[in-house]
Amino acid sequence: MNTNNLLSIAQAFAFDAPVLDIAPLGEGFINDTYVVRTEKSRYILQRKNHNVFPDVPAMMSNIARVTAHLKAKVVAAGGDPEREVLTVIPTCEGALYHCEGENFWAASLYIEGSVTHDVADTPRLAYMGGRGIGRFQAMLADFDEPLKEVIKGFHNIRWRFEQWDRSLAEDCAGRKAEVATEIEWIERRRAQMLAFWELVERGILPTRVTHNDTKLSNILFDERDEVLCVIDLDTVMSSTSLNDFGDAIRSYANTGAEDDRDLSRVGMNIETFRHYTEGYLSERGATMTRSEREWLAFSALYITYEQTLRFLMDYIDGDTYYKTAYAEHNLVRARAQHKLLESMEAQYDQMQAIVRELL
Ligand code: GN1
Ligand code: MG
Repeated sequence: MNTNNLLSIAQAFAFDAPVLDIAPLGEGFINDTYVVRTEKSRYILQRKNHNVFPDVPAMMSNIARVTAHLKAKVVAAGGDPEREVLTVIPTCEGALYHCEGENFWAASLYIEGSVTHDVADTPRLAYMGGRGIGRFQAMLADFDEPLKEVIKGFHNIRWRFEQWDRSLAEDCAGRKAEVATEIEWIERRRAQMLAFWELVERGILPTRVTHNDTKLSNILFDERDEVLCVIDLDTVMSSTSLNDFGDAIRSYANTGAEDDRDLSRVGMNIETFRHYTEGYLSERGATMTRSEREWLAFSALYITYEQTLRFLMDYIDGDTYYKTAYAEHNLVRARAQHKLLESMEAQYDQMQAIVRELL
């Protein structure tokens, strides 16, 4: 994207002063993100990936409603709503997004003084992260209007299997034969994972407002490791809140990288699991149902399995969903997630024991 185009897009938004400069930020897998600097403030400008998000207006409406609810809670508690909750910046015409050709753009306030982490390298950070997501969910417990389903069946493994079966049948990149071992990892656990999702379908696990993408890098911390603000609200929808616990464990407790080529580095650190769980339950423990408590530990396996499937499926599809840095990137990611899953399976009894002990 050239600077002149970016500048004209930025000028569509109701920023507080003329734009000075625009610089790319981070390496998200889905959207393109920039920091916009004006004479007075900084902002985040994002091009939303319409291949992933077919209905950006619905997505932005979910985000606007959820952030309004959160802001009211933060104000009531005497906090700072512009630092503790994402602030959507409308366009000069008052819309939540700007269209330019086939692209949708959205903007938010940059939260100054915030810190992000790639690794949960201290017990305190894991504990605080758990507490932050627990509080995020607690503040949304009384948000009872339905949210729009912006990505169909996002953490619904029954739907993922429909996509998976179609990908295998089409084998459009001709890669299926090469990943027979990896396909077997998915097939072997199919029934077990469907059985979990069935609990959601039957209402045994309740539906709540969920973030659905709670990896460590989607949380802003302050310099004392307190969670300042939960960001990347693109996938806020109604689902089981266990998704948010499971996805956080997948990211915080991994001793390696999500795309580690060296599988000997990948595994679940049970102490990080303990600290995150302790923080999470300190905010959510009291309001969880019996079945949510029972399935809490399993949700980490479920989400890690689903992520293995999604990376592998994207490899089989010829890399159409996630941004990749090299040819086998999605396959490397799938293998690393599978290694993490095996490590969780080996420690599942301990995970269960920790949850019971902390409740
Ligand atoms: C994507 O948007 P980002 O980079 O935070 C993905 C998540 C995956 C994650 C894996 C909309 O998250 O579901 O867990 O990559 N988001 C979407 O790191 O598919
Ligand atoms: Mg995201």
